[in-house]
Amino acid sequence: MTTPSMEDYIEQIYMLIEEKGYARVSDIAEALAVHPSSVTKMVQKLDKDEYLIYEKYRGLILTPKGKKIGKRLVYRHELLEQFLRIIGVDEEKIYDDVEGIEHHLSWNSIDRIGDLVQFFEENDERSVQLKAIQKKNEQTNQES
Ligand SMILES: [Mn+2]
Repeated sequence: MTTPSMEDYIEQIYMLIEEKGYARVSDIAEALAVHPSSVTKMVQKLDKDEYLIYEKYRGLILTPKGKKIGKRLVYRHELLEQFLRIIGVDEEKIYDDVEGIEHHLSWNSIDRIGDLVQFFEENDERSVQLKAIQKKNEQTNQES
C-alpha cells in the first residue's frame, strides 16, 4: 500500500524522468517544495519497498512496479484536471484542488469519473447543456 505522500513522490519522479530522462534529489525537492533530506529519506523508503533503485552518486531509476504505479498516478492527476475543467471549475483553482483530492478517491471513483469525462467528450452538446444550467443557477443566486 502507498500513502498519499509516497504517491506524490512516485508521481513527481515519474514526471521528471518522462520530461528530463532522470530525477535528481534536488529536482524532486524543488518540485514538491520539501527539504532535500526529506527526499533522501523517502527515496530510501521507496527503494526498500521496491518502487525504485537509488544509488547515492548515480541517481535513481524506477523499477517496473514503480513505473506502473507512476503512470497510473500521472493519469489520475490529468484525468481529475480534465474533470474539473469540464464541470467548469475556475482554471486557477484546478491544480490545487486536484492535489487536494487525488489521494482520497478510490480507483472505482476514478474510473467512473473517467466515464463521465468520456460522456462529455463524446458529444459537445452535453457541455453546452451543463453551461446553460450553470448560467441559470448563477442568475438565480444573484437574484436571491
Ligand atoms: Mn498530483
